[in-house]
Amino acid sequence: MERTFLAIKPDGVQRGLVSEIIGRLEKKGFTLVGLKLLKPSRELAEQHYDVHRERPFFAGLVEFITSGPVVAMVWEGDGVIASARKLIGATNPLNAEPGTIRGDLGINIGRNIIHGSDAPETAQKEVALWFKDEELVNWQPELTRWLRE
Ligand code: 3AN
Repeated sequence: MERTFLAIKPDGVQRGLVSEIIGRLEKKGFTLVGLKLLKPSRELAEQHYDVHRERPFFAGLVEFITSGPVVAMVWEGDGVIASARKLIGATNPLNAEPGTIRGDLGINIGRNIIHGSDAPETAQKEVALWFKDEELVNWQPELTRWLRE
């Protein structure tokens, strides 16, 4: 079953949006298999944003993500990687469609509340970067037959 890495960034946590965001993913029928609150180290943040290392906003991005608590999560479900990206909406909340997390709740590109893996390879890499195997729980919701064909 497909898995993706999602993280509620410090702005989402500080603004009290954790339950709202987790609720949207639960209601969509995805399964939470990993969850922790942490203040990411600089090393973790730099590895996570490694593809942006040469970009002018890299230092600010690392500064921001390490500035406060982050809710790191792994979600499971059919097509969850692409679907979670749709639920999250465009990178810049000013362009994100209403109904998406960033469209409804986000402020601007530097305060866009949540991160979501953008492809299967990044999902695999990010899950492994943020979680140890033993921190992930393999379980089947009792509702499975209503959630999966
Ligand atoms: P997404 O989070 O939608 O996958 P990415 O991977 O392109 O977007 O960018 C990672 C993060 O870098 C974004 N969530 C945003 O916080 C920040 N970011 C991206 N582009 C810019 C930019 N032009 N200026 C400032 N921050 C940016």
